[in-house]
Amino acid sequence: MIDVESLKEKLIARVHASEAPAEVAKAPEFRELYAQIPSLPPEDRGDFGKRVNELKKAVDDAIGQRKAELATVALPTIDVTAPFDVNSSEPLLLPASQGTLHPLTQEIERVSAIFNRMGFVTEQSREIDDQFHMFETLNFPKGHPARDDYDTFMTVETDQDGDPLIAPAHTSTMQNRVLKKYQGNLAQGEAIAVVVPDRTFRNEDLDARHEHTFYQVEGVYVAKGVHAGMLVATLQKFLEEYYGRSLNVRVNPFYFPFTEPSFEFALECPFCEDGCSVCSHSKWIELLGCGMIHPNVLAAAGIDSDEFTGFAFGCGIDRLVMMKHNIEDIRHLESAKLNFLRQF
Ligand code: FA5
Repeated sequence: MIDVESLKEKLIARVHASEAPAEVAKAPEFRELYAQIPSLPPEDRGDFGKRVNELKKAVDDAIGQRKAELATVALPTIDVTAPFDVNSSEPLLLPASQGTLHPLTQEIERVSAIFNRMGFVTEQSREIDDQFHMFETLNFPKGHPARDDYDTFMTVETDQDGDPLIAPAHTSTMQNRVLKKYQGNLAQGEAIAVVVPDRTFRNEDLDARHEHTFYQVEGVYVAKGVHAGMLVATLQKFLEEYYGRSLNVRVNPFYFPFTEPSFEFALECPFCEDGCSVCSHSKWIELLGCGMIHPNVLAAAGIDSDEFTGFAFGCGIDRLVMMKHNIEDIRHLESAKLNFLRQF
């Protein structure tokens, strides 16, 4: 026979010690008490039931008190951006000694430093932008079919034209801003020479070469007498510096509404000789789009295209890094897998 009074003391003590006091209301001892009722003489059952109800009430009251007590306990604050070890079974902070810059961050710094040595200044992009900078300033008027090539994520919030704000699908959204910001250079006889390495987003079918979130570096160069030969020479010099060797590059004519003429640069696939799944059996991996800045884009920034010409390019940084380190699948880069990241 369980003694109701001593059980009350035991359960209340359990409530006081518990971090999850409500669990005590489901204690197996309650079931055992109820199971005793059929074995009691009928005249004792009423009194026993009353004492069990009092016990339940006392435990519920204690649970209420304990919950109120726990609610006032000051918990240590957690920095949710801290580097947690996602590979451990419980939330553990990574030892600071093992933290390093992400390979993409390291490479963005390298890319930026090379362009800085070539006379370009570095600017930042933004992670939410408007359709005016994504399309209108880049010579894609409303309804232009090429808008569909840049399918990206949208917010519920809208801009002043009532269009949803967007996660930029390319760093070209910054062209108009940097052209306006550095326009004064032209009046002083200097070039506008800017790179913008930053994060970009696309609603994409993911595969070894395509991520929904990736990085690009935009380049913009405007001065008097700039021609396509300068564009090709600048990109070749950059690629030689970055890879430390000369590479087989393929330059094809292409179409972008914001450059005329437009080109696409591809690098020879480093993963195969005869075609593989990374290069979709083409033996080339598309690295960047580029071209001579369209007169309408210069005009949208208030630059006279009869006097000045310029080139622009947008290079996929993840692909640049894949080919530098022989990473056969772009998705490793954002996977947060420490075994992968620790190699760099
Ligand atoms: C553009 O984004 C143009 N804004 C480039 C440009 C800039 C042209 C300035 C002319 C003047 P495109 O969609 O081709 O172009 O992307 C450029 C590069 O970004 C690609 O060559 C590729 O290296 C990279 N890229 C594009 N989509 C993805 C993706 N889903 N995942 C990883 N890299 C991508």
